[in-house]
Amino acid sequence: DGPRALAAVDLGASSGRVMLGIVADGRIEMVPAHRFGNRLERVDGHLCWDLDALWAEIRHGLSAAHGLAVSRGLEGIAAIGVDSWAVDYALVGPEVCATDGPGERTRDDAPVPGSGHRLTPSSDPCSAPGPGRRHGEVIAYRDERTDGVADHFSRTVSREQQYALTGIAQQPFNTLYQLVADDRLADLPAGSTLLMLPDAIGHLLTGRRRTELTNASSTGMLSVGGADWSEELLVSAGVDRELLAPFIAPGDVLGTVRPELGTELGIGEVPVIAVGSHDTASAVLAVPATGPGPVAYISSGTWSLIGLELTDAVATSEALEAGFTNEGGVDGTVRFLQNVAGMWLVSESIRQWQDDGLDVDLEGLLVAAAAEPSARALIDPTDPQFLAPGQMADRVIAAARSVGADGTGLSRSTLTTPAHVVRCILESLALTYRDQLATACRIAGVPRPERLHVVGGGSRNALLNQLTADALEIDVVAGPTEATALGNLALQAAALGTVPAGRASIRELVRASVDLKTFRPSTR
Ligand code: LFR
Repeated sequence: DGPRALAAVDLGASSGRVMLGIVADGRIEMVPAHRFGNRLERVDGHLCWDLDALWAEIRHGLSAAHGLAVSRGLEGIAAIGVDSWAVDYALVGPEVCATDGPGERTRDDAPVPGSGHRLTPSSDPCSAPGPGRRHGEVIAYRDERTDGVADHFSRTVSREQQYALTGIAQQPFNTLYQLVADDRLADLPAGSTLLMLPDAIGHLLTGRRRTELTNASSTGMLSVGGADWSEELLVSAGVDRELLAPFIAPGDVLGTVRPELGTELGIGEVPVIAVGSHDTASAVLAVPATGPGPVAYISSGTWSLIGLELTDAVATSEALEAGFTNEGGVDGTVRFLQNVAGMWLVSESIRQWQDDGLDVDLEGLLVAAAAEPSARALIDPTDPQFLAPGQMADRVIAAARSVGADGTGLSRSTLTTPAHVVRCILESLALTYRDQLATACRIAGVPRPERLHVVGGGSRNALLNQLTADALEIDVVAGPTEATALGNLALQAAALGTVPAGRASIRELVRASVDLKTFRPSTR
């Protein structure tokens, strides 16, 4: 088999990218085709994502990826996969006949719950159905509309019962609570569908409506084990099953790019493959682990997701109390993990300082923070108070509790400069990683791992990696930094038969494709 070109669309909270992946000789070469910014913006009182802007960037990126592939002597891109952060969704109206103009005729494409991978035959087919029109904005999970909703909902279905049903930790932003707070649902036209963000992009690409399973688990409405939605939760939340699209498993083909779009972008009718569309699922697939024993990882980006890859969920009361979640992974795996506010704490602090007119950037601050002595002040980066944007440095300073050299003592924070604040955040992250990984191992009943893999953009942070190795007293293996895009591409390659299926061979491909750096505890 000759080289194959694939395109990964990978959206993050602060940036997105379309990555060209060239698969040849047992490795993937990644070439950035297009990078673009992303940010929260307030629309009609809510924090939202600008899906129209993202869609324009994605279209541009796919054309660019195709052009790059052709310039390398390849035929163009052979497949596309899409991933993004989890829990957020678009509400999409019935399909529109592109030929008839918006809203005049609709196609009967009612979702068949749990029907797997087959398409419902259309009773009134359009010759060229365009994607359905979006109803309102994609409201972001950091929006305050869900404040208090989880607590309130617990009076209908107890926290314990929710956890027993789904294995998903109660986070204020879970799709379930967003839907309870979503006053638009009552006004949706018949035939509308809730599509998780990557599925909404898949719909724009192909016209198909599906719910990819790894991301479905992030909703907090999918039964533990992932076989179906929890009827009890749907009913209690007032979510109509008809609103939800049939499932698709990662690795299955969603469809092909709509002909007119394929022509517009110059890419043709390329297959779109469902990947682990929850970015963390794709990132953990690209953890370059070897050997037996559960894999311990941090997917480090806006969030730090720290935990273990397991084969079965651990939905015990201990796990619930400790705040651990059981997210669905690729290959039937479970991500038993804790959400820790990660580089978000730093990037939001930098945003505040820059707004205040300070001339600071991440690189400079990391150098300055590395030169600082221990901050001796700590915050709890799992605290939901850090979820919302704005005035982050002030909030860190207010929350920081000074500790003596022996870890006890003082109570007032001593953070006076940006470098202090950054040092405090990074030390707090490292100590939190230590405690959370120990808790995960204890609850899951697995031995302490020999190494911790850190993947994602945050794995570039050498200071944090070293602090983490020192706190955990185990090796920290950093990389790949583009784990999410790589996991996305690798699963496409497996789906096309270019590499053998299964995560062992995918991880072999990953290891052959990237450079890793090991940080050893300095105390050893
Ligand atoms: C990381 C991530 C986390 C999820 C959070 C919100 O980008 O997807 O896994 O908990 O964003 O969607």
